[in-house]
Amino acid sequence: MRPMCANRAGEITVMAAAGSRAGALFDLDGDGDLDLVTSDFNAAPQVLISNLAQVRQINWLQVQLIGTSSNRDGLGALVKVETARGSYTKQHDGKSGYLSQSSLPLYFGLGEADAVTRVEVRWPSGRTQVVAQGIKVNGTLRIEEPR
Ligand SMILES: [Ca+2]
Repeated sequence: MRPMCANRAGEITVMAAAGSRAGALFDLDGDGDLDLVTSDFNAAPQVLISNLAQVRQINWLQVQLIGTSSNRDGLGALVKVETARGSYTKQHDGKSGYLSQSSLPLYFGLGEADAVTRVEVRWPSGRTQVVAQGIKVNGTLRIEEPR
C-alpha cells in the first residue's frame, strides 16, 4: 500500500513510487485536459485526473485523421498546427505503448493561443493537405484524406 495524505480540499498526494507497467493518456472526464490511467505491478490501476482545466483556461485541439489512400487512421502522418503564437508539429505514431493504447486523435495543447489559423497534414501516401477554415479550438477537427 502506498502512503498518501489528503489536504482540506480532499486532494490526495501519493508519497511513494509505483511500479507502473503501462499508461494510457486521454481526456477521461471530457474537460479538455489529458488524464492518465496506469496499470501497476501487483496493484489496482491508478486513475489520475488532471485538474488543469479547473485551475485556468486551457486551449487545445484534437485532430482526428481519416485516411483513404493512406491507412484508415492516418498512422505515420505528420500534422502541423499553426496559431498566431507559434506552431506545433506531431507525427501520428498510434500512441501505443507496452500493454496500453491511448486514444487516437492527436492532442495539441495550444497554450495562450485561442485560435488556429492553419492545419497541415502530410499523409503517408505523400499528399499534403491544408485546412485553413472552420477550425474551432477546444474541440476535435476531423480531416479526411482527399481521394
Ligand atoms: Ca481531463
